Amino acid sequence: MAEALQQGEALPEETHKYMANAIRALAMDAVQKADSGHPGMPMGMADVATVLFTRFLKFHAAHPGWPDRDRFVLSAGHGSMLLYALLFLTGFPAMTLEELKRFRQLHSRTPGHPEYGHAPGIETTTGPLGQGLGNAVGMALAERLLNKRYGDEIVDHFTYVIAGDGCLMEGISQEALSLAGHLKLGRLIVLFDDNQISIDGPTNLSVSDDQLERFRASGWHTAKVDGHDPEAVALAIANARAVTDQPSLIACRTVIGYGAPKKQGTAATHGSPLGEDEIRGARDRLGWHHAPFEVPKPVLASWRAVGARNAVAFERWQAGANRLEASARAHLTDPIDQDVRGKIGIAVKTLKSDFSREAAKLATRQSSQKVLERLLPIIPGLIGGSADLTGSNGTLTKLHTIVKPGDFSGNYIHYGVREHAMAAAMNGMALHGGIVPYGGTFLVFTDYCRPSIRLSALMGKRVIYVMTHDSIGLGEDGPTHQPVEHLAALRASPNLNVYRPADSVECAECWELALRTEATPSILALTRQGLPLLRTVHTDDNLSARGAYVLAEPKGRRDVTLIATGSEVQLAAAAAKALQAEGIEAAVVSMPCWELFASQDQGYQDAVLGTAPRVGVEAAVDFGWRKWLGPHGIFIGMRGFGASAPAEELYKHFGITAGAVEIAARDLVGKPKK
Ligand SMILES: Cc1ncc(C[n+]2csc(CCOP(=O)(O)OP(=O)(O)O)c2C)c(N)n1
Repeated sequence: MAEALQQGEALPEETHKYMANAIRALAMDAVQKADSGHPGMPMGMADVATVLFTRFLKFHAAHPGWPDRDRFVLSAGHGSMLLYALLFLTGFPAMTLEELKRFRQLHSRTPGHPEYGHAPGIETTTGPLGQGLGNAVGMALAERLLNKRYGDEIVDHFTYVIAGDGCLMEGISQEALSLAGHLKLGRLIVLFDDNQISIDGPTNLSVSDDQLERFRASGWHTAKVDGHDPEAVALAIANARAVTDQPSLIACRTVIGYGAPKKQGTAATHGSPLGEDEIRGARDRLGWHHAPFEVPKPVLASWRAVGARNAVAFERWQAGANRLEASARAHLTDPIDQDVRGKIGIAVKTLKSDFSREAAKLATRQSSQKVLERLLPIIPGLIGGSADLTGSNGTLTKLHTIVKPGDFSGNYIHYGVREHAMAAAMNGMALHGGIVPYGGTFLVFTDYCRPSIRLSALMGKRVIYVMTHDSIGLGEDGPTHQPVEHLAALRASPNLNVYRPADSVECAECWELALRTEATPSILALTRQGLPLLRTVHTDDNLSARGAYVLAEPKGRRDVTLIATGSEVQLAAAAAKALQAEGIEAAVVSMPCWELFASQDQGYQDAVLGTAPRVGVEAAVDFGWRKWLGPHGIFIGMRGFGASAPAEELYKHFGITAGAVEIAARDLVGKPKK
């Protein structure tokens, strides 16, 4: 068996065969034991993966967090056993044989689809097809951005992806590949499992695309190889690595379920255990005469040598990294360390005080832009962008410079009209480390990035979505552009903080929270229309940090509590004033972040919400509001879609006014207006 190989060096044919067959056997055995899973893809791509890992992939199994490792993304996440087998064989910590035997079981490190954080070496959560490809574009972009800042000695790696027919059929693939081609991400190499099979059967049931032509049309370098010919695969990868100004697609023609005597080449191997007979037949055919889960010592030793193949490169890198300033070294993985947090805190306080003093009427999208302008210089790795709505979203400041094809010195990305790829790429950048991504579009188009937002939340990554034009308040663009159900839908997601600031001060506070929250993504829902400043009295404290707070408390008793978010807090405040003139004492609660408020202790929640009857007001549907209003509270908001008209007229038309809040409050306290 082979000792550690040098970069690109070929394995003896027999050795390669054994090593690849180890993957195949582990995949068959684990799926069989779990009685569920996908053996076909790992068996088909075992040769390609073996070539990649043994000859090219820069990684060090003992140091899975090496910032300059090549990233390996299994976009076809259903083939998770390919990844788990590789992690076990190469000796990643935590990926034991026991874990392979517990494939798909509760609390294992080997869930049905690879989940980020479950074991070192799982670079991203995949399974929703195409997402991994989108993540990889972000990773490859992050690599170039950081390379430009740190130099070749510290950041110089590739991003490899295994994607199947399914990934390439998904719409997100088009957005992602188009963006990668445009930006000339030469360090991105996609290995396409071109097995012509998906679940329903042969892919010609549903697709006739010439994938190579499609990628070429977007500026990719492409190649087509026999995925079971290690030398051909190696040559194609070597060629792809040499192309520096284009991403590469290598279509690897493979046989799904390779080795299974009756089922190989058919959809039957895609997502079901092969069965004992077929597995026995495959063992014979592959010449793998070992018990289930048994990997002969020499084969394992060869694989373990691969896991340590880059030990010298790792040490060399470490020596270079040690020469960096401590803060630069820290920011390579986490741009918001203690020091930067402190700076953000100070900057936000100053900004809040300025906002309060100036008391200007600003749309929160404009306040957000001002916040960004203040924070950009103090947060290394803060990378902004928008999906072709830069001016509308206020995501660009005069301090930014633009990332251009092949020029990664900038810090702002024109993602184009590719919301989904933007979100997936932001996940990839956040996963890569060293980057805090934020990106904008209209709130209504969270629908176009929802699958990636969901994964930001599931993976617990700090991705900041700047979603402007957050209600009917956007006005004339009409109901197609007016989100009504989106806040509710986003709030339904676990581990996603949805912020809807009421004015400039809250906007600064929400930005601070979004940046400080490491393991939760954030949505900033911002207005198009100008809002008066409500927080006229400066507080150093971040009042939004507890999700909701009492903005105005009557001196004596509380007759009614008016709860609102974002642009509607001003309506609650105006209603409270009017009510007071009529002898009704109303408290105003601003609730910029439901999730943070829900996580407060009961005592705080009770103190804020009080025991008086409640009125809620938000220019959106009432879904979820019962939780805060109780059974008898009244909600003022939208009951259906919006309409096209000037914003002020729309608020009147839909009855979302201070007057409506006042009437509701009067009804609740038993003093209806005469
Ligand atoms: C977005 C999304 N839609 C549907 C699925 C369900 N699904 C999993 S694998 C698959 C077919 C994938 O075909 P291919 O990429 O060719 O994989 P192979 O059959 O070669 O393993 C489908 C439809 C999914 N995981 N994600």
